[in-house]
Amino acid sequence: MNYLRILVVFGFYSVLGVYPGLASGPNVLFIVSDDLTACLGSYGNEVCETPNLDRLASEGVQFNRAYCQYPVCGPSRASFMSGLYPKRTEMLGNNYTLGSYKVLNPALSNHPSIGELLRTNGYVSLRVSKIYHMGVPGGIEAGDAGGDEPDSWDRAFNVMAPETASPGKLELLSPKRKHYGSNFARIIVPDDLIETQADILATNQAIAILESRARDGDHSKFLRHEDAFFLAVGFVRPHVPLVAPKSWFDKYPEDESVLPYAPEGDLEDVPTLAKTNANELKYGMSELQQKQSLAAYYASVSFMDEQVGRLLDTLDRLDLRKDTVVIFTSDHGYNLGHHTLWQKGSLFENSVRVPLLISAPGFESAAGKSSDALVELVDLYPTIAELTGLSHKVPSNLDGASLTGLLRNPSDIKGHSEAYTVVGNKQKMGESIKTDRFRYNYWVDGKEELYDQLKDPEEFTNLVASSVHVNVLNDMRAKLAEKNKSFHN
Ligand SMILES: [Ca+2]
Repeated sequence: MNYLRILVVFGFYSVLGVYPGLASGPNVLFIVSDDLTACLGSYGNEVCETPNLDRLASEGVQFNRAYCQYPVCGPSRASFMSGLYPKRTEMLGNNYTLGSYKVLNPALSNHPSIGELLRTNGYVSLRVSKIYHMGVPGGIEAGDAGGDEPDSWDRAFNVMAPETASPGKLELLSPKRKHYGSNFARIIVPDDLIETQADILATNQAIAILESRARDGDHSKFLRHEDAFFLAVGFVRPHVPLVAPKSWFDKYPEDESVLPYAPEGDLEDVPTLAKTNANELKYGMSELQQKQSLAAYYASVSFMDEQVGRLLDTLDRLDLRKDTVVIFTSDHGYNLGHHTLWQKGSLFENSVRVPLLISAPGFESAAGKSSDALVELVDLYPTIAELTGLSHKVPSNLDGASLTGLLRNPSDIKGHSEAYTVVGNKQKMGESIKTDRFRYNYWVDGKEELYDQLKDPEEFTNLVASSVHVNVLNDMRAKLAEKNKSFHN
């Protein structure tokens, strides 16, 4: 662990919130949405309706500047589950290897994920649907475990759901991109035929688990009934295909969709590797098709939000909420026409920033507050460990720091001095350092980007050639070099 990281960790722990303590630690409900950018109402989006997540935000702390470590499903998930940066897990692309990072990087074969840490320390650990990588829609249609890491769980439940075969008409919206999973496609499902959707099935299974775990007394000796649970629930929406009930599509008329502003020539100062997901190049969507994709994305978000509501209602009904930490996040963000880019895999703000909401018993004094601290998804591992009283059990090589101090004082405490994200592999790799004010991207072909997010929050002007920013640029280069040096410690 390098000096800078020690400082960061010390900064976090110095205002350590001592967990008030339930006898066996609190339960943890960990909800991960797929491909969800921070478009929630609680993050200021005035179009997309997310009443249930807004409610969770009002009951916990919202992190306004939380960043994924890799803006693609598999690597991001392996990173936050292991608590390690992607260059350490060595998962730098989607991978379906069962065993995940433990198999891909034999040096980590004994490195416990957060799920394994909990289940070997008095918790029952359970997975429903996609937590590590699963192919969407193919893996869900096959009911496949994908790139799961089985040591993380006492029990794991895949869902098997129709996805592209859902009731309704499968409409391809991106003429240049036909591969399901990376194209744009929608299905408007009649409301009375919605119940076979993956996220409804996952919610049903999770509710059944909560009911089982909430029962008084140990009638069956089943799965150490007296133990607290770590229940990880993965939702596949708003990942494509964009499948949602008609009633939600009706709320977002496609002709009223407003695409993000992109100035003429926006991509001219952007390196080639940074714009591979440009509409013109990859998707070929007409303006109407782009509006349809945006509306379908919002319908999918609202549909997913409904399932979060069902989980929260169940915690309330079973009187579990007071004993349960609820964490909601996404594996990465998403471009919805920003810079004329779509989907993930870019290092722009919308693709790397994620929603992050944490509500924990004992931290009610901060309910409804938000934090502007820079935080990373690798912080989840030490955060969950601390909230469950297991900080002393975590491996010494974790890359994150506990957010518990921020849960107690969301506005007073600094987070990391920088957030780090990597994307691509080998000849396509790009790395990003975000500080309080600037974002710096370095691509493997030597091309760079520098954005002053204070003056230019939309990242329209690449300042890499600006003579007045030479010192900033050199400082950011040094920060990235320092970060990479730390990977070899
Ligand atoms: Ca994803």
